[in-house]
Amino acid sequence: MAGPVDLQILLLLLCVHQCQGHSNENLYQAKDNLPDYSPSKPTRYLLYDVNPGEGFNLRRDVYMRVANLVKFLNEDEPWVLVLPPWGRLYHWQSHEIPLQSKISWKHFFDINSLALHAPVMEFEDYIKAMGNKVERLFYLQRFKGGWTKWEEKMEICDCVEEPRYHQLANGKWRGQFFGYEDFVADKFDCMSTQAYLLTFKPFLMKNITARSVFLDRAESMIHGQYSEWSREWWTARRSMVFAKPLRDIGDKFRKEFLDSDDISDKTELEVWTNMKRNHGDAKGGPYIALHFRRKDYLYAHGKEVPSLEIAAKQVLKYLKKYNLKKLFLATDAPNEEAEEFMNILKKSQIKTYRYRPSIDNLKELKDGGVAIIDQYICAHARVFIGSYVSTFTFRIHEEREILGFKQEATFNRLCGDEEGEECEQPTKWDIKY
Ligand code: GFB
Repeated sequence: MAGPVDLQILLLLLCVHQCQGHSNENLYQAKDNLPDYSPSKPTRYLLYDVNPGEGFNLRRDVYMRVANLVKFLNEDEPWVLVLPPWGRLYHWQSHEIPLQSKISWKHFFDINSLALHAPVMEFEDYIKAMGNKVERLFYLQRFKGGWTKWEEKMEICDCVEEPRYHQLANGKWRGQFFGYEDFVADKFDCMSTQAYLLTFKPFLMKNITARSVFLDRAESMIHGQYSEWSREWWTARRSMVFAKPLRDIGDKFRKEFLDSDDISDKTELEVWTNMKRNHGDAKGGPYIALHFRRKDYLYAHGKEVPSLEIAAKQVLKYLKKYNLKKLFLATDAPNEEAEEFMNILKKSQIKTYRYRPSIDNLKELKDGGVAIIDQYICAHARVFIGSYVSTFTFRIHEEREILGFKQEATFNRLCGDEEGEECEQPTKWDIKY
């Protein structure tokens, strides 16, 4: 964790950049002394949102960055992270569920576990406490003209692109705000940034006095060098424990169909702050799990996504190698495609299992809940095979690192038809405590 000395060094590195046609009042000068922490200071609130096109699992990565920022802010001032409600994601297309929006975080994650890392609250609770508004809203954007060399800088300036906010006659600002139509911002600015998340700390503490601050396009905030940040990254990641009702459904499915439970699989969960496993501690249930990403991946990563026949061939090889007979399939493929794949494997006497909720359960769980149950069951398999550079797969890798699986049982992926079976396998993403 960075102490005050590290912070000062970073502050000195903070380069101030001039946007064309702007006065100096908008420039953020590096300051080398931060205010003293006073417990009497009122709590401040940090809200954020992400580019609408981003999927569920990349959004989880952005959460880790913002949660770490709030954790560092709390070393000097009381700040609470307001959790952005889930919804309207491109991939959440189940027509049985009328509207997938305004979903609270407790639906997917264990809030108490998140709170052991940084103070958090649901958006609806924020509205109850602070009303339907935020005082300052910053739309994070790139610098006009891009960048030629890496240097830290951030500056309020003209919007580079048409912002997704507009001003009302009363001067307030309206935007998407997760579908909350009455929610407004008192003041809106575009802010060009090229900065590590730690650099937002002095900005929020020194240059802004608002009680509530909203950072939109928070995915532009970066953690910093992985070598320096891996421990903080993993600490935030470990706090993202799935909600208990979703874990219970996953456990029931494992027991009923896959002869898998935490005692025999050596995957018992503890409070994450006490949990420290070595590679090989976990055994996993007697099945192989496959995350087979299809749909838009066929266009985005066509070369690395195998045909159904070639995928089945690769899975059979793994089953033979580990002497296992059952496959758990997690996929976004349309039903007919998944059935076709399962039929190919059936010819080799392999039984494939999928988690398929009833329509009533689907309405309750939503697409995000089903995705988490799939990830949870994949995380408990003896061996996991994923899809090339899918963040859905990455989050399963991490879950398995937390549980303590051998890395060769985790970091595997399907190879595209043209790539051949010896294609490059995923980078081993070592857990750090
Ligand atoms: O999670 P995600 O960002 O992973 O987006 P990628 C994929 C979404 O598709 C998930 C659904 O959040 C789920 O809603 N999905 C994918 C699945 N695989 C499964 C599965 O096995 N089971 C279930 N139940 N649902 C990126 C996107 O996706 O792919 C980008 O983030 C872009 O926006 C790119 O679309 C091509 O990293 O796989």
